[in-house]
Amino acid sequence: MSKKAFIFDLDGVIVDTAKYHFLAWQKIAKSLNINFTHEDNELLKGVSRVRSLDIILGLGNVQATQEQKDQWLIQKNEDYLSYLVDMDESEVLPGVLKILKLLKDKNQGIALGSASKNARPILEKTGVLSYFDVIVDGNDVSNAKPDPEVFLKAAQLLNIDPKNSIVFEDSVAGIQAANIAEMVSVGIGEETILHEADHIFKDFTQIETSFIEELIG
Ligand code: B16
Ligand code: MG
Repeated sequence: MSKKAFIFDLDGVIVDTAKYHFLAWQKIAKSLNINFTHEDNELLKGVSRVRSLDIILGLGNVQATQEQKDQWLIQKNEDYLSYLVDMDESEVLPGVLKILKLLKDKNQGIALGSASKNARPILEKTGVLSYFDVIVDGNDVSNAKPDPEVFLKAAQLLNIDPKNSIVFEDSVAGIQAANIAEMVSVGIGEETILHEADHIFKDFTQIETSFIEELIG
């Protein structure tokens, strides 16, 4: 049995924190009289905090100084963190634990590859931190997805070739990053949105043990 790198995105793959990001961004948008919808929120998936703010300001055609932007970024993160206080194991998305356990049993490399700077406390609170051999998050990379840096770094730290790596992602930018890195891309979500992925599943409950075993080879 070969050893492969299984790299997981966080938000939208392991936990559904997108709803908390949305609430926190909506508060900022409201205070600036910008109409920010659930549909607009799709544009922020997998995108860094700084870039997310620029997208929202762009929606409202709002110009701002760097000082103002920095203030909103702090406010947004404080508000976002307040939603995470009560987070626990119940927020791990259905089917994820079964796959993590299977990969551990089969002695595979397991990594996190996330744009979030809050990844570690989220993994801790939801009780899955110990599954991960390697964590690469928004604090460790300088280029955002679709740049493959985050996934290449994860594979490198696991000492596994990118060609022997598999990425689970819910964002278009993340799937593109995995494809550029020549990794196997597995989209978690809607086929219409993630059609560039090598494989697509609605969620982890749809992934059979045999699919993972085939990937391991
Ligand atoms: P933070 P992922 C991403 O996480 C989210 O999808 C994106 O909406 C968020 O803006 C970004 O993390 C930064 O998060 O503000 O916590 O640093 O999907 O790459 O795990
Ligand atoms: Mg995501």
